[in-house]
Amino acid sequence: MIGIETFIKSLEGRPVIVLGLGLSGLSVLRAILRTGAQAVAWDDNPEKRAEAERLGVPVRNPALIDLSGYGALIAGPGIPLHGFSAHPGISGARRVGIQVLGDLEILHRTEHGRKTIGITGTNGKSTTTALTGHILNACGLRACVGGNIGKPVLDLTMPPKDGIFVLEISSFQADLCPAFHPDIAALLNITPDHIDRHGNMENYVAAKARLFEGAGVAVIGMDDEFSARIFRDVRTRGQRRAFPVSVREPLTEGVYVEDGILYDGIDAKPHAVGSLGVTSLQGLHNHQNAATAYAICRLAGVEPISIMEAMKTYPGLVHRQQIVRVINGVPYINDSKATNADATGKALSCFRNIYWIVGGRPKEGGLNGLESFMDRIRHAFLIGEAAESFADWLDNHGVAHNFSSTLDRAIEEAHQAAQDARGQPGGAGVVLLSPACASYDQFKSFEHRGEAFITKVQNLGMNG
Ligand code: UMA
Ligand code: ADP
Repeated sequence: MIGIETFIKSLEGRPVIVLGLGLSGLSVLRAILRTGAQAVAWDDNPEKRAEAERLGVPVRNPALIDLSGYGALIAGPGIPLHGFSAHPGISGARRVGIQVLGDLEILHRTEHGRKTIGITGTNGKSTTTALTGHILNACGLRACVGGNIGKPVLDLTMPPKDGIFVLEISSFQADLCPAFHPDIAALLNITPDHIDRHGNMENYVAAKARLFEGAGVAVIGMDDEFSARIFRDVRTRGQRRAFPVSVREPLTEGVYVEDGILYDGIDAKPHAVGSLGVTSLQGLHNHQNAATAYAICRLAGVEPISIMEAMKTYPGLVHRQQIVRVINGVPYINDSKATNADATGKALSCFRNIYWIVGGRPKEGGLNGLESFMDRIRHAFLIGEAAESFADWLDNHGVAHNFSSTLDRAIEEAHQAAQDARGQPGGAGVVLLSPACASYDQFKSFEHRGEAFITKVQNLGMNG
């Protein structure tokens, strides 16, 4: 647990209001209570408000009270901040000029003195964060991993004085961090996502770019134009040393991957340091994650050979192209974390003869960008709110599909079809859940959707 006395002291006795009592908000509330300071709380969900009351915290709607005497409004990352959809509590705080912050900013303002690594990007954040934590710990640097990866930062154990915070940072969290800039800030990639939340692409890019202000080191993927622009801006400002990363083309500096071989040009002319043939890091997208983690760890002071050794023992994460079971040679793969088309594209690029379970709450752009993978799809099984619009898109691209509606039914239908097709030309197929959608129409979270997939697949019979 992180002690936040220094932050509370900076508020000079003014109380805090916490808005959004999910994982992050509740951990903030608990941290405030540990200091003995006053807080009030609000969530639009009455069940969550009841949780605050059980902690002894008064419930007040920030949209209906005078906020001028408050020291700060702490928002959960999911609370809308921008434009017309801004939460009325946020608008209220802005009207009276009180600061709106998130838990990462509180961590920063505790003046903990530990090194911080912040990893952001549209896709690959959790993999890169977990991999970086794994390598650093395997190499004896005591790293503590948290943030968007599912562990609120104030619930982390404080690392030793020479330890390191390795933090996954979403664009939502970056929006709530006016002063926090990680010592080593890494950006993997940027493709359109969360536009509903940020209002437009510019705001989304700006939220990520903010983390690269201030002094320190930057590791930035060069394989999309938005990220490359941030790299150029960081170089021009000159406050941070910036190191480029690419899996598309050889570079004259930084880190790049070519034909599965990682090249290190961090402090000398680029030279090969080893192969990325790690089972848990397959596919070009994972090479991007591995190259970024490599660069971060090098800049944190780890030797190249130790990094490459540690990578070999990285176990991988659940819900990301996780092989749940193989039935009669057909793998059943849980990629529930693929919540946008770009992430799904990475999974589709790794397989052929795919029985594809897709859908949920669609993102802007739907399946656009996946056209070139459609010859890999044997059949699609549509679930959730996206079913109608995705069916039209698949019709336009000549992909056969069923309206399965629920995940359970989609798994049964995909299982039947994949097992019936065994022995046909093209080799064994795969059953792949890679939804390209948010989960909230039918599930509580992508984890909940992935768990439902795992349970159902584990209960399938062996005989198709
Ligand atoms: N709420 C309101 N009013 C609103 C919106 C939400 O009251 O208008 C309330 C909900 O009723 C709910 C609470 O806010 O009780 C949910 O809070 P939250 O959405 O801020 O989420 P947390 O449970 O606190 O989890 C957050 C991150 N969630 C989001 O950013 C949406 C988690 O990332 C993160 O792991 C956790 O903090 C710990 O740091 C999840 C995520 O989906 C994995 N992130 C997005 C992504 O990766 O794409 C950004
Ligand atoms: P995030 O935390 O950013 O959502 P994850 O590491 O959890 O990223 O991976 C989510 C999904 O995105 C995976 O299931 C995979 O299909 C895809 N993915 C992983 N790394 C990348 C990457 N570097 N570029 C694009 N897609 C990726």
